[in-house]
Amino acid sequence: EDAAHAAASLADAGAPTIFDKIIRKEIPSTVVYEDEKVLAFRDINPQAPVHIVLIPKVRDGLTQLSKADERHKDILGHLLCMTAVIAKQEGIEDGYRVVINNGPSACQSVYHLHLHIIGGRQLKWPPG
Ligand code: DGP
Repeated sequence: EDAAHAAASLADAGAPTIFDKIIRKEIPSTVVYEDEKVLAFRDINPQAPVHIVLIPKVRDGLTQLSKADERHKDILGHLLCMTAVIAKQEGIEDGYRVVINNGPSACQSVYHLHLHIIGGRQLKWPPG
C-alpha cells in the first residue's frame, strides 16, 4: 500500500488530518474566507496565481467525495455556493477551475474533503 491508501484508511478510521490543525489554527495558514461551516485558505503548493483550498470544518465521515451521502447535502451545497463568493472576492470570476481530487488515482493526498479553487492564469484543458 502506498502513502495515499494508508492516509485514506487512517482518516476513514477517524484519525485527524493536517486540515484539523489548520481549522484549529494550530498551524498557520492564510485564510481568505471563513464562516461557521467552512474554511478557505491559500494552498501551500499553488498551481496558479490563485489557488485556494476550501474545506468543511466538520469532516463527518467525508474523507473524500465518494463517501458523500444524504447527510452531506447541505454542506456540499454550501461549499459550492461559497466557491462562487470566494472566486469573486479573489477577482477571478472571468475563469477559474474547481477541482475535487477523489482517491489515490486522482492524487488526493489529504483525506478531508476539499475543493481546489484555481485561477488567475489561462488554464489548459484537459488537465494532467
Ligand atoms: P489533494 O492533493 O487534492 O489532497 O490536495 C491537498 C492540498 O492541500 C495540496 O494542494 C496542498 C494542500 N496542503 C497540504 N498541507 C497543507 C498545509 O499545511 N497548508 C496549506 N496551506 N496547504 C496544505
